[in-house]
Amino acid sequence: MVIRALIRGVPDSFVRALSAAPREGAGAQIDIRLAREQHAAYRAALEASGAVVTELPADERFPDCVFVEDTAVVVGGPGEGGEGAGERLALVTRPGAPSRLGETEAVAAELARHLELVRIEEPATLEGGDCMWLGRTLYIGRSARTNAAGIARAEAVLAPRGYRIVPVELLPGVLHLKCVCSPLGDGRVLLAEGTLPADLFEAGIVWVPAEERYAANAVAVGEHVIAAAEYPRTLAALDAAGLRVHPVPTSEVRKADGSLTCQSLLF
Ligand code: CIR
Repeated sequence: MVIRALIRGVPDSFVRALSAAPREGAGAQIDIRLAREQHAAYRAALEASGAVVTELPADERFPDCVFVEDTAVVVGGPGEGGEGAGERLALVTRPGAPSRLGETEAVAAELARHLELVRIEEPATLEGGDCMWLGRTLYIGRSARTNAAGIARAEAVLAPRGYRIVPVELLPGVLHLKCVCSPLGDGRVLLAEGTLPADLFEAGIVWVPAEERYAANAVAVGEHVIAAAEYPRTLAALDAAGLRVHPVPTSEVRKADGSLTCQSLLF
């Protein structure tokens, strides 16, 4: 099965991307040249993992457009809902951040070449960073970006197709569900200590030490995993778990509250 990865370029306006922390002082500003270099490393890691990458052009109107994950939820993708059973469906989301609403169109147009689309409509909000597949179960974080109507809409679309939805309450201040956990694609979950109970998931757990919490967001592609380069204990845990680890630097996306899964959609 071909694994496709959709990514999107880094606009100059990325320096104004949303962030919960004020970007004040030297070193806090986004270095756009470095951000593009790190984005290229991310793309190279996807390719080294065997993914066929399509890159949409950046759109200057949308400072956060590099974070494509939030704009769609693929159903039946690699390791996502149905073990690649070929569901050929994507939910086009309605981001909870108003400045991001327009990001979905270009992504939806590209996905429509491969997948049937179902839209999330007002008043529902849902962001892909809150959605995590484990087999045929979709865990959805209820967050400042994903509301109850968004979860209900996902359930209305997916339950009749035989999928299960599990809403997850997040700790205060956590942007998205996948800030604290991510699927490793083989029935295991990478989970940061002290965030969610392990028994929430019917899965083996690869633990991320609490002080490396940011590294709990990693992209699994088959037996490969793309992980944040700055967290040696997590890299070692992934290696010990038998995965082929591709460390990628994350200093610039991190300044925009982003990490690794958010930079791609796999299908
Ligand atoms: C935002 O606040 O929407 C972006 N600056 C970061 C989005 C990160 N997305 C993700 O982790 N799925």
